[in-house]
Amino acid sequence: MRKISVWKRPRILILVLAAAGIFLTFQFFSLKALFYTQKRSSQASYVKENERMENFIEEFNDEDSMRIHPSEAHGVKHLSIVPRGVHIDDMHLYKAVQQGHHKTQKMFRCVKTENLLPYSWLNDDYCDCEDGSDEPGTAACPNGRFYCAQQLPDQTAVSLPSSRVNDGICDCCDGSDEWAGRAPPKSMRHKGKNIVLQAPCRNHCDTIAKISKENNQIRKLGKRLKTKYVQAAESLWDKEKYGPAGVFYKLSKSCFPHKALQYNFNVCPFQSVTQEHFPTERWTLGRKSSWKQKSHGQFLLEMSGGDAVNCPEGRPRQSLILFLCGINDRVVELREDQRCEYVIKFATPAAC
Ligand code: MAN
Repeated sequence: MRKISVWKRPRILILVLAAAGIFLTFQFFSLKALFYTQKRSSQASYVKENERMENFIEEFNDEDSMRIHPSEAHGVKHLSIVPRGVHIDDMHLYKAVQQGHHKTQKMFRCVKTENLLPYSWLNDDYCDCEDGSDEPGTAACPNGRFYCAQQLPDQTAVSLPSSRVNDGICDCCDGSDEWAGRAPPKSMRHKGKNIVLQAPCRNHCDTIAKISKENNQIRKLGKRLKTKYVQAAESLWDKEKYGPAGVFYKLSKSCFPHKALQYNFNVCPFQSVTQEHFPTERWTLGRKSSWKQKSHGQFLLEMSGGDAVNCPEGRPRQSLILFLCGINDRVVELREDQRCEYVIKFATPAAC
């Protein structure tokens, strides 16, 4: 049988090319439509939020009926209605701009770049403003900033890079940064205690406010007690060896026992730190003191030159004493973070 080649039949060739052309055009337009629906559908879950926002904005623009209610609950300020992720002091930047023939169209003006966009695009999980200001409440803009809904009193604004919104880690004490309530991916989940809080978050602002109130009281009382520590060093000629005005000198006259794991430690600031597991082990964890830091409210004393036996590369044991403000002198915590390196948290009025 004779073979029919399309190349020898131009009409067939034209038909094939035309069909291919129609197919490709069709594909192009359906892809474009798909892209658009995806952007909009990813916004669908935000529509409700934006409706709520629009109602709010309507009232917000009428200054007299502003619906922000800073209520005090256990000393914690709670702001009931502000756009997600916006700090109360920035609310004026989120006022809708009226546009259109009858001024019916509500627009948002990007904070720095000043571009106008429909108000409903605010917090719709799509970054429209180059300055990131249209997505304060989502992780859509890489350069945005998220402000926690609840701001603790006496504290500067608590905020975080908006890329951390809905990442599964509770950064805000009220959990407002994890509003989707999604736990982090399995591989990143932690078990046990003493670790970051994971979504779904609970509100622990009250506890934090209480702790910070207690800390303030401790600091106040500690500062009063501190005068005794300064007096104790008055006649010293080498005061600076013991911190500002020799305030830590008093501690150099005492030792502070502490039990951790199987060991009995004895912390004698500026003199020595020892570790004992009776009757087999007795080691010195540092005997020569030098300040690593003694300013800006941070006091870190290094005790070096301890015993080197059984330590990696024969390095001598050493201890770091971190002095914290407290109302009496005591070892709060003693850890061996790395083999033969010890960190001691020590509370004292001298550090207040
Ligand atoms: C002793 C103690 C420990 C230390 C080991 C290092 O057992 O000082 O704290 O980790 O020696 O081998």
